Amino acid sequence: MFSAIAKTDPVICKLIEGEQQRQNSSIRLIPSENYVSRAVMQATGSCLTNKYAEGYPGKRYYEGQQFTDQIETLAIERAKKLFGADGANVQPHSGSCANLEAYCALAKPGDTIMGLALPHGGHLTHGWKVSNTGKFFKSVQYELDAKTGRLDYDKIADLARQHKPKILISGSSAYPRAIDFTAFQDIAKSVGAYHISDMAHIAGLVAGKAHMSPIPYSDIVTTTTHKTLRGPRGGMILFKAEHEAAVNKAVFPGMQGGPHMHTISGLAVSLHEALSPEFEAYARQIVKNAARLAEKLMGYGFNLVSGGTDNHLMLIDLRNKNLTGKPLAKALDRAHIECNYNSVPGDTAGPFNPSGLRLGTPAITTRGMKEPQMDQIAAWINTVAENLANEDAINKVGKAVQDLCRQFPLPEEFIKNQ
Ligand code: DSN
Repeated sequence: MFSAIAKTDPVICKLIEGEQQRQNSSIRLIPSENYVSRAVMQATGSCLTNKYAEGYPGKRYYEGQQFTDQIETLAIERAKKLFGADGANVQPHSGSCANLEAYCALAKPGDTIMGLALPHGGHLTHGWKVSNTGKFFKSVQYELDAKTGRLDYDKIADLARQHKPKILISGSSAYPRAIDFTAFQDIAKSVGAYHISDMAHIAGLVAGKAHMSPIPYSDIVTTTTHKTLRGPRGGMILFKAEHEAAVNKAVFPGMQGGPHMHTISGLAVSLHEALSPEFEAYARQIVKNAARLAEKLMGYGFNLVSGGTDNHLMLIDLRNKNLTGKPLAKALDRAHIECNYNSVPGDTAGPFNPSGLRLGTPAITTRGMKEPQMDQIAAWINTVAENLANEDAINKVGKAVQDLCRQFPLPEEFIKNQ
């Protein structure tokens, strides 16, 4: 499958083949991971990796842009069409870059930004103290309501009135509930702040109309491209027309040099895929699968933060089971079920062995799994949680998981010749 790599570098070739095999034979429940199509994989691995294209279409600093200009313009136009945005910048190398670039477009170092705290489901780049976003800017963090595990818009409004941020950030990395972007827009307006929304986790749900879109209610929307959206690994910024010059300057030359044209071509292909009617069915099924998995897990006595999910992910609070996230995530990994340990609101355990487990359904939905498979997966998670010290039980689950994976290989257009 990887004949050129096998010839040049058999060591790396074996490792890539090992990873391919691992991905085929495990259930991927990490909510930020997915599988790209063969078409996206080919574009990402194309000759475009050889080309520098600093600048923007029609205004570059290197010649030879006959094809790259067209590719980047198509990616921009498709992103605008898919999300109904005035403008798009498809050059950010990642979601973290996109966030810092968006803040730099609308604020100066030292200005106040306000986002959801990391242990409450926010992202590092929403102003958490160890991130540069928490160092370059004065960062104020809002938290979830301790009782409901949900965003409390009145409290967020109070905090905004108190601190008068330049930027109010909505969006999250581990929040299982629908986000009301109109409420964030109202709060931002009431204190004269810009509203930046990070829709990285839900971009595919927004594209597939399975979650409210933040675009009409935000000055700028950032996203990664590889989660529910199912594109290559990268970032993207969507903006209102008035912010075009500021965003483009903040990306290049503000923070980045040459854009990764191979990634941008893969993004263009994935946006084309996301514009198809099948993508809406995929997005709806992600949400149905998550709801079913959540319901079954609660049936086994697992506590879910906020009592369930409205989107693609859920967060198990393991404290009632006398378990912590790391040993359970490791045992599940031995049983070929991939997920990640995560802090939960009010967690007193440290981030390296927190009290929660984060699960999501995008990747298994791409694989074609539906509600009956969710029932089975919930039962396996429960068996592993009850048998952490019993390797035989864990191996038995692992064998059954591999059988299920054989019944649900990635669809043909996702695997052949990747
Ligand atoms: N690392 C991503 C996630 O897993 O949610 C966020 O950037």
